[in-house]
Amino acid sequence: MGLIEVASSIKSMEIRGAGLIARSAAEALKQQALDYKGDDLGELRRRLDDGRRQLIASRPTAISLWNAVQATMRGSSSAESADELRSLVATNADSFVERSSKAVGMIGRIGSKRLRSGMTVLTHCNSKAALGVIKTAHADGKDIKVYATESRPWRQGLLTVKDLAAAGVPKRDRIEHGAGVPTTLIIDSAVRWIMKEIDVVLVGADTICSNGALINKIGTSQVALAADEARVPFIVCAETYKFSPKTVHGEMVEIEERDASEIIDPRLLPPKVMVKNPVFDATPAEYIDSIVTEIGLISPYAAYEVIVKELGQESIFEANEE
Ligand code: RUB
Repeated sequence: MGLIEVASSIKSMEIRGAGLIARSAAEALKQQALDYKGDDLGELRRRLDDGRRQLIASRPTAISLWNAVQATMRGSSSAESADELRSLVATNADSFVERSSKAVGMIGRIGSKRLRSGMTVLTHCNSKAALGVIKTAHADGKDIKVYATESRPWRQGLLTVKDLAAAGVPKRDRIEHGAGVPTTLIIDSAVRWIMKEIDVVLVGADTICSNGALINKIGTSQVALAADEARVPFIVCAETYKFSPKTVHGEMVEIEERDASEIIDPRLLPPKVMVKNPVFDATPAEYIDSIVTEIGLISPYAAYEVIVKELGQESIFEANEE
């Protein structure tokens, strides 16, 4: 898949989830670099810069996309030939993808220690990082039950239940109602009602701000409120590249709004009725028990330190340049 196709698949959500869009963007930039066979350094720079802009513009909310692009392009301004630039971008992209995939595994191992046999987990939307925690606990033989929200309007909850149903089940034995993690699908508005049965909430992240606030799928903040009311721990599963250096400069996270037609066919509405479709929301740090990252389980109030130590002063500097 070429870069233009990747950017358009991210926009149309064929490629979705903050981790996957980040890895896909890094790989697309690598491909863009390798596809240019010439030796004109300026031309390769222009192509990469163009690609970089297209990828960043494809979805506005997840900082993982920006962090992936920055990590892939890091050091590129000092390349002295097209060959040097090509191989730098390819190496950077490979190392980002490898680190990112390893991080999901580490999060699974660290987070699963918070799950004991007999626990019931609630998850919202479809997060590879959060599901990794549940699947690791399941693979360790823990008896875990899950409630998964439908996540309107895209119904990512259906991906979640399929993934959990297939967890640990050999491919040849997978049937429609797999014998993986026992999972129950609920509609989003059932969250507060079901919370009395829940021991822990696990969600993913699109962005974590320097003040510890979480930006994730629309409805996450309502789940957090219901968990807080019921004294149920609310745990976020997030790789460190989901933390935002831009928020250190006071920048607000742009909440993506998508087309109304994702919710309802506008022709079915009476005249002058409007539809609003924000697809992410913000959960303040005070509702978050902890964040599981690949470097350990941390408090949301440690977000600034994660940005400085893991993403580095360089990324904070670059974020200010934009
Ligand atoms: C997906 C979503 C996920 C995070 C984390 O939204 O909100 O919770 O992206 O996912 P969308 P992961 O479907 O609109 O992309 O842990 O897989 O990175």
